[in-house]
Amino acid sequence: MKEIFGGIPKIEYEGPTGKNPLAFHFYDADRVIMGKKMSEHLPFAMAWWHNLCANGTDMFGRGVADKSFGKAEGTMEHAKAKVDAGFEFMEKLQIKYFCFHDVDLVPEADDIKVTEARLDEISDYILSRMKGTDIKCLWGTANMFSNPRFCNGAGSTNSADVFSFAAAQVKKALDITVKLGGRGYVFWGGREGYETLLNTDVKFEQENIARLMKMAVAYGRKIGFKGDFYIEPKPKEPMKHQYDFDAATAIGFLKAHGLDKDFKLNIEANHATLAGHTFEHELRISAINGMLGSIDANQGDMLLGWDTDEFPCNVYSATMCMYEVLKNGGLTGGFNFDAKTRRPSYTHEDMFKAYILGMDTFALGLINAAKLIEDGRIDEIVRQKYSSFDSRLGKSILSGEATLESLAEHAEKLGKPELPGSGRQEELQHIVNDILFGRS
Ligand code: XUL
Ligand code: CO
Repeated sequence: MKEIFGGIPKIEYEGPTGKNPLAFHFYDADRVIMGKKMSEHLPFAMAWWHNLCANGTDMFGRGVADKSFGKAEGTMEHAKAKVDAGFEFMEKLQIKYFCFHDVDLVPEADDIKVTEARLDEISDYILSRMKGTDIKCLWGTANMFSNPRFCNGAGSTNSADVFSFAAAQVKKALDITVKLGGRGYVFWGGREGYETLLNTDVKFEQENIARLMKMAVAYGRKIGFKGDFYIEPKPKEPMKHQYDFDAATAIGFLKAHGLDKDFKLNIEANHATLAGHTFEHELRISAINGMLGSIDANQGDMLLGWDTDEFPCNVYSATMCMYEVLKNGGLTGGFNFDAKTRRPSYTHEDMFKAYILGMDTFALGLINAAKLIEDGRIDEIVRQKYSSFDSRLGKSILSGEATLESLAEHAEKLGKPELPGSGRQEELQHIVNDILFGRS
């Protein structure tokens, strides 16, 4: 097989003092942290769309990056060249998973039957490239937001015909995901939302989205899909308001429609901050509901109000993310770099350097989060904070034995309570800095 990224070596771990930009400085796949190898803690995935398709086109200008990989774009030869490029890329970076939308894999034809045949052909080719490697599919999904037919949504569309096309795409994307052994299947509600309430029947649209998801669960289980379905919350963009606003909203929706047993959440950092939350908030809300499934590892720009999909470099944020992940006992999914290089970083070498940045950032996050947990001070302070619930009174509240009357009697006896005890926030933040930057 002819090398596509000639001159780029296999990326190896060279340690934190290394200065080689084409080497890992922190991601050391076999290093054991809290009883597991880094590679097991961090099942990294390549996002087909950003890495192999996006060329830097934006609202103000054409593409600058060459993603032709030597073939004419819009052809099946090009689709196969992307597969070759993707596998060489993943192998050189020690990445074991990939994520895809249906139309990332093949050029979309006018007739859906033609697109479906192309998907069969390309998935055979991907399967052949997977053989002899340990590379697998993390998750698949259907792009139900780019084609003009989805301008009023997919599951939430006003057109029963368009709803059928959404169903057909989900069916085929599930077929391909199962064929490639995918761990999960994602619904990101790209245009499932509204521009104005004046023309929108919100109840009807949300019920129809749930109908489409139920059909997906029924079909997926029928063809042997054992993995998790995921909702990927995002509050806005492209729609003014998107129904899967944030983790709490998506969980409420899944529970209201009886979908919570089959679905978990895929939490994206940049979507969290667009919703006005921290990344770790969204992870915690998912985790406490038993629904933290997978992560889209990227970061936004706090000065901008849109989805910039940057490669993660913020070690503090990655630390807080990994703290939540470790406390959750890991993920059933993985860490998909739903991220793109900045438009001026248009070379093939930049693609590698971007993934090295992201992988090293999460490796640092993992190392730090393990230190925070092993240190134990944070857990102890949190335990102390709630310790009044270990008392007889506290236990009576937790067990359901206490009533409003019994508690009122207690309060009246006290007359005035002690203050509840300091939250010790600054002390905790100092502890985190000590652990992250101290020498011990
Ligand atoms: C869009 C986004 C998507 C999903 C998959 O903001 O994150 O790429 O991850 O459809
Ligand atoms: Co995403």
